[in-house]
Amino acid sequence: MRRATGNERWPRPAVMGVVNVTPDSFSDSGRFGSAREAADVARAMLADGAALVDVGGESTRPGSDPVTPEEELRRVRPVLELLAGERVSVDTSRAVVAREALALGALMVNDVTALRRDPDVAAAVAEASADLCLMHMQGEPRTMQAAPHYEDVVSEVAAFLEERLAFAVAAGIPEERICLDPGIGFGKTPDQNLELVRRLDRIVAIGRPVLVGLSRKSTLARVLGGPETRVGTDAASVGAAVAAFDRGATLFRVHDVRSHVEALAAAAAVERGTVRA
Ligand code: HH2
Repeated sequence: MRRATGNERWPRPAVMGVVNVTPDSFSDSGRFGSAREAADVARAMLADGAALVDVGGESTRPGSDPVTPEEELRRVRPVLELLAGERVSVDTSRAVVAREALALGALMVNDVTALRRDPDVAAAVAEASADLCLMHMQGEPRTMQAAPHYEDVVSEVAAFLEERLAFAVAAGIPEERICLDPGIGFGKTPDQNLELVRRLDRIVAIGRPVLVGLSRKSTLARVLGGPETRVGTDAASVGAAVAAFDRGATLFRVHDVRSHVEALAAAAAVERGTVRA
């Protein structure tokens, strides 16, 4: 099967709906009682205008522990089976999970470790002619928020993404199939997250579509509430997504699909100055 390339597949803006099949996610812990429920919610996201849905079986929340590959597969496999034929990405950094998801029809692998945890993910993506998202993270989920440190967060994240892009291309993945993500909340302070969005043009200048995951992240909670508030509101998420769109982001990983689709459609219309593209 021929798959569309990233730029054909991801008109700007494109929304990716979050389907966490994990008991301990950032914002929607234990949301689904069954695989069928998760698949129904994913279908509703696609009907609401999501370009694809991102199915993940291992939480990457700060402080979270890794799960075994068997457990990760046990969580995502039934959901992916029910979503066969739909536009799906798989949020995994393991080749065994990526391979199974791609065999079940996933179009993209969203690897939050940018091929560092399991470099064989690259071969899985290349063999399937699939798309790939490479994300920046400093440290690992269990400890990454302990003491994030950068001289200049934007140039360090950009240099990292350029290096991982070159690695992926050298591993046989066409550049057209790769998008890049600054990794909001992954080993960064709230101010560093905001600085990354403020200067997103530096990441966009690398020349690949940029994905941002701001939805419900704790940085947004900190903007509005006290230090004890952990989950950002959907309105704050939409506002931040529009700010990222204005700075060139293409893909938006979100929980509340409809509000993002509507807001980003309006922002794109303003950018064009015409009602229809
Ligand atoms: N954020 C999360 C998970 N995967 N993938 C990309 N590419 N970018 C992100 O910003 C990103 C991601 C974490 O958010 P969430 O899905 O709410 O939580 P958890 O990982 O705990 O399931």
